[in-house]
Amino acid sequence: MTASQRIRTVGDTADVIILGAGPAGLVLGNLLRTSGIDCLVVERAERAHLRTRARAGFLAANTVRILDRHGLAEGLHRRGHEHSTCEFRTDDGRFRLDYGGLGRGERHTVYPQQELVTDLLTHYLDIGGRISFGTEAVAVTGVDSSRPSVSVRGPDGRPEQWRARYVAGCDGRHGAARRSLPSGAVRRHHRDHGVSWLGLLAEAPPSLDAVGYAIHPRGFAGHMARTPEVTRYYLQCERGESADAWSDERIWDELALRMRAAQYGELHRGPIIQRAVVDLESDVLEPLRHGSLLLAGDAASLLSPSAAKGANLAVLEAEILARALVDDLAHGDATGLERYSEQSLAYIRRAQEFSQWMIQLLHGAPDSDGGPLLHGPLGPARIESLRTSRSQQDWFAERYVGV
Ligand code: RFL
Repeated sequence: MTASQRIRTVGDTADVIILGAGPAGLVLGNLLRTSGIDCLVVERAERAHLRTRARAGFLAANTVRILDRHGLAEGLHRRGHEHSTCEFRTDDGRFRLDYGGLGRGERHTVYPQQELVTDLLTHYLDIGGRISFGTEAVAVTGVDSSRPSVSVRGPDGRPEQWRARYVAGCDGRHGAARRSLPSGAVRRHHRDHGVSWLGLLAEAPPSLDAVGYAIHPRGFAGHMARTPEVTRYYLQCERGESADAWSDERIWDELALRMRAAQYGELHRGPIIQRAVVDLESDVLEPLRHGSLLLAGDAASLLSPSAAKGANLAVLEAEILARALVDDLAHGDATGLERYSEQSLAYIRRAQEFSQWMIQLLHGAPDSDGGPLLHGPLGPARIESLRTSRSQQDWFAERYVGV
């Protein structure tokens, strides 16, 4: 049976309609389905596209524990690899932090997000989960009632309305869930850090056995392994600059310069297979529930990729939300749903605070007028205390791997 044959006909309902088949939506779908809750995932993209959408790669130890707990971690144990070192390069030299031996002694697992999504999707379909690909959620209505509905545009372009007891908005920052919140229903905490990164994927093996953070007068450069064949790099760029303005050659020359390749080892070059400008900002909603609409993942809180927290939060929130929905729908206990927002926001705020700390580590602190980030005299001081203070290193390790 194909995935599309699993979709029920127009007018059918599910207990929970999940918008979005990213890490948040698919973890939620798997957990609900396993607990016997009837759910339907609505996904705008086609299945093939989900397999190729490269984004995150660094999974926290807690994320792996959650996936393990629910039998969703087989692929990442087989093909992912553990990672526990980062290297900082500045004008004053370089130093390494083996964060796996600091703090709580936890490591990352490097596993590309598109592979995690593929595993979650396969598992979901294997256990009989329903998903509608190529279907865009346009709006969620009736969220103040106990029978909300989702207007969708299916693959044939025809508008339809699906009803549920709850709608889980896991469709990212620009999805229908956020758009459908009545005005004034939630507060939005938005912060633009004033810095932009050119996010790159290179078809080239990693160039060092560590996450590389280079602080250079020309701007930041970052290096993160993904697989033995693919590496993610970041280059700080001008706000508003087009990614297309960066040719492969210009990218590699700039990376080599900022990462001081002549001094510390040449970079393995290869074709740049993805380039996109990311403005570093955070955008968190509060509360994460309005009536029968609940938000999780990037739909709830978008954080800058500076500390690699987004996918990890998405998985954590999906587990909390799944438990709360099962308690309510299967046992009539609404306590978890009442606490969902507060509980998740406590994790989100800690991750947000650390992501912001990382931005200031890599780009300096804003001046007293709240102006742009500049590597003034305070920037090197933060790096220096990380290099020399064991307690600062333990603090860093705990927050870097933790959520
Ligand atoms: P996703 O993954 O964006 O999935 C949302 C899904 O919703 C679908 N959708 C809709 N479907 C139906 N109707 C609509 N109207 C829809 N609108 C959208 C989309 O097609 C999609 O399939 O959200 P989710 O599940 O909340 O997961 C969040 C993570 O994807 C995100 O936080 C991370 O990728 C952030 N992130 C990282 N996080 C980490 O934990 N570790 C990392 O190493 C890491 N690296 C990164 C990152 C994000 C990056 N970008 C994209 C800025 C590196 C980069 C470059």
